[in-house]
Amino acid sequence: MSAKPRITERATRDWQELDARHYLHPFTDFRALAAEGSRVITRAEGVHLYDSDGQKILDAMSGLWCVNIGYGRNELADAAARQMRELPYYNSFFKSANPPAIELAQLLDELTPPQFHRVFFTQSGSEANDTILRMTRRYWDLVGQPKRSVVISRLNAYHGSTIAAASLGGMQAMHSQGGLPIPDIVHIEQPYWYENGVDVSPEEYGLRAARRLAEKIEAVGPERVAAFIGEPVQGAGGVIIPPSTYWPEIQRICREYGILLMADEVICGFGRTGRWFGSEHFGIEPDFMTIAKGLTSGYQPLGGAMVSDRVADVLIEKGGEFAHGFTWSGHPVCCAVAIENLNIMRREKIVERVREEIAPYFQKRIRELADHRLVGEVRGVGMLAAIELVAHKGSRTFFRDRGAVGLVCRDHCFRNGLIMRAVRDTMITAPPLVMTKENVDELIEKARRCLDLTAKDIGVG
Ligand code: PXG
Repeated sequence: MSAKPRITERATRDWQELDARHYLHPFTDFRALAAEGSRVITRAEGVHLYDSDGQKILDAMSGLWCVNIGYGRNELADAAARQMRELPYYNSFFKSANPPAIELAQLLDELTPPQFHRVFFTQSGSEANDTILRMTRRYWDLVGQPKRSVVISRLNAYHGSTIAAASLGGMQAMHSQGGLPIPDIVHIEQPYWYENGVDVSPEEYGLRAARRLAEKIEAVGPERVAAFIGEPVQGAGGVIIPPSTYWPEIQRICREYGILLMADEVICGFGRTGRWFGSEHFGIEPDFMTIAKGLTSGYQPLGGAMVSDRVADVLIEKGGEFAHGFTWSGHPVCCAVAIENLNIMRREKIVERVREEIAPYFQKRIRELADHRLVGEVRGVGMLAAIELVAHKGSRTFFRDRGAVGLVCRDHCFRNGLIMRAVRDTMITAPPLVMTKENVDELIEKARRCLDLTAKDIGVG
């Protein structure tokens, strides 16, 4: 007679079996996951997750770069329930609106840089980026320069998974499936000093990487270029922190050629860098900002495109009907939750606390890992950081089989109660903004243990 399985074990196996049978996960090798079984997260509190085996896990990725104020905030549940009782849904088409969407639009005007007074709501970051691509082309049509349809982006950028957003993104794996990018979207080098700038200082490299934009504009033909899009810090591309010279030069080039500047703030927005928006941290003055994720701290799906006066005035004055919109644009429950989330952030001064207190501590502590023999560089800003794992740190030699060691380390993290992402061999963390110093200490201690285990596994420990 076989031993009776513990209830939790049986529950996990049941979940995994059902999951494998019915559920196609995003960015997943379906067959490999079915064989291995997924990790089922059943609840969360503060900065910790619990899986179906009852394991407690420190969530150093804020869900997926989004649960900025942490889990278990009842105020957000209450805001959703209140709104569901009052008005669960109504659309914003056909001259209609609803109070939470209007109030959130006003609140975003207050929180965003001064050139922004208007927002177009979407449900996701991908849709927000689709929206600004359409708005940009519409804008150039309306100002009498319809040939300006080309958008320049960067390799390894991530702007989402719809066809337009995946085209704007610079992920090779995405482009190779399904014939992307769509026409008139081109890519330049990412400002990745650690990999591409071996022979020069970060400042010099920042200028060199930015000037790729001018080179590309000249190659495409300046009269054809509509816009440049960039995440202030590339997230999924490897937490690429641009050198201090990069963004000012990009801004200067955009102005010189008169092209629109799109900042994808889906990760950097809402306090991640220690400012409300990454654009403020880097001194960027964009014409569009796309937002999602931290807007609701992930408690509801909601995104949006902030549209500057330069563009909005033209769309409003000359545009007539803008033929674009989603059933869920301005969803009242999502907007009510966003308002509550942003009110909590303001009331509890979460952005200020990130900037003045917890991010400096987090950055100081995570840099201690640079002494590890596997670690070539630790970089970060605010509550974002990357740990580069390399074969030889002195000579900045990457592993020959790029990505394999990152996965080994990531799996050690999972097994040891820590969630970090691996981008190739770069370990990524974007912890909740509400982490305490004790939470940061737990993160660093677990990360070091996992680096040791990884070193041992690959025979260098
Ligand atoms: N822009 C940026 C900068 C993002 O990080 C999107 C747009 C798209 O947002 P939606 O809401 O459509 O997913 C994102 C999303 C990863 C990972 O592997 C990152 C994202 C999504 C999925 C995986 O780090 N970011």
